[in-house]
Amino acid sequence: MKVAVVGATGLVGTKMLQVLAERNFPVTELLPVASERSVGKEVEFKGKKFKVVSMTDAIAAKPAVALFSAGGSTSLEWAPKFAEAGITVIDNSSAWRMDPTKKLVVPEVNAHVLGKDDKIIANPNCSTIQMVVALEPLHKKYNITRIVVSTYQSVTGTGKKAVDQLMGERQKAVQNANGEYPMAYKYPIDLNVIPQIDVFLDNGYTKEEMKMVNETKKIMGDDAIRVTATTVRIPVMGGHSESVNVEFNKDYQLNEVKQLLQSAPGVVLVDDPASQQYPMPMDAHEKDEVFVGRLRRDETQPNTLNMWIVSDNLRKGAATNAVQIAEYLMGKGLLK
Ligand code: A2P
Ligand code: 11C
Repeated sequence: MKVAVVGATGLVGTKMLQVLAERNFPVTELLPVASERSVGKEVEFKGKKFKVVSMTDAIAAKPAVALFSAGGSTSLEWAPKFAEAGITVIDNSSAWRMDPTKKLVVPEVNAHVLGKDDKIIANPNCSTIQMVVALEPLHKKYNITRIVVSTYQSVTGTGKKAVDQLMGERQKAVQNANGEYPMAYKYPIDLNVIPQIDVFLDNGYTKEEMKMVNETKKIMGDDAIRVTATTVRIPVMGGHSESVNVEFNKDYQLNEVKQLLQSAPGVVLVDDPASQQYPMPMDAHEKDEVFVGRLRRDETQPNTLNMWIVSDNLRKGAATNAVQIAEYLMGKGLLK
């Protein structure tokens, strides 16, 4: 199968190439795409070098599927052109997610919504993906009424510049030098916590917070779920963590919750306080699963559970989820 990766030189695009190779997606021809300034540069896939091509050349080559991670405006301009040429686009930007004519998909939750007419499919925000993977099995059983989530998000969610800022700050501290380094954030991130992810909106929430609110309802197919979020950047690289307080409309047994999570697709339960076992980003790094732990009853109100959810935001939060959507489409014969 011919596959295009648009944004192949970026953090997520590079991860997409890695995940396609690891999962042995049947790539017969790879078309790495990036901006005009990168055309002719090389990227690596399965130990071989591939030259970056332009958008126009990629469309002319008619791949069956194009995985996009090149920003919202690139996607708004180019995804429809790929789709018109009959190429299925799986888009990691926020451009199409809330468009009512486009599907927003996490395979463990709602792959069934996909059909033959879906030519532009949206990949959700990383912090939303890991939360819904862990909550879906509980929603099915106990019906979620409200979610209160606070996030602790890796700098990799911002992109390469933020990784360089964190590393630049560390090195400076170590060397006690005044060398310059890129600033992805308004403030230092090392030895700090920044309670702002993306821009502020009129309601005082950030765009990242409202993505968690709106995308969760769309993926879970339930507008009645009330979601409120606080999203925070921390000086960590391996993945995003989330403290989630979830209220159900009926009561639960903690043991049953554990069993449901243990058998849920894509979830790994790591919950043994006696031996200090709980999910951490350094353990989730380079893994495809969503790790859940710190399960405990909220003793202040009925039918409510506290949990801790960790996942590698570049993998399940982005590249892996996109490749899983492609695998699902391929399995259903929907990629031509
Ligand atoms: P390039 O490396 O040529 O700038 P990140 O989010 O990690 O910064 O990566 C963004 C990705 O999107 C990069 O691969 C980048 O390519 C690509 N990109 C940015 N703008 C465009 C564009 N107008 N057309 C195609 N690819 C783009
Ligand atoms: C972050 N969640 O960690 C963001 C990155 O809508 O796909 C992904 C943004 C998006 O900063």
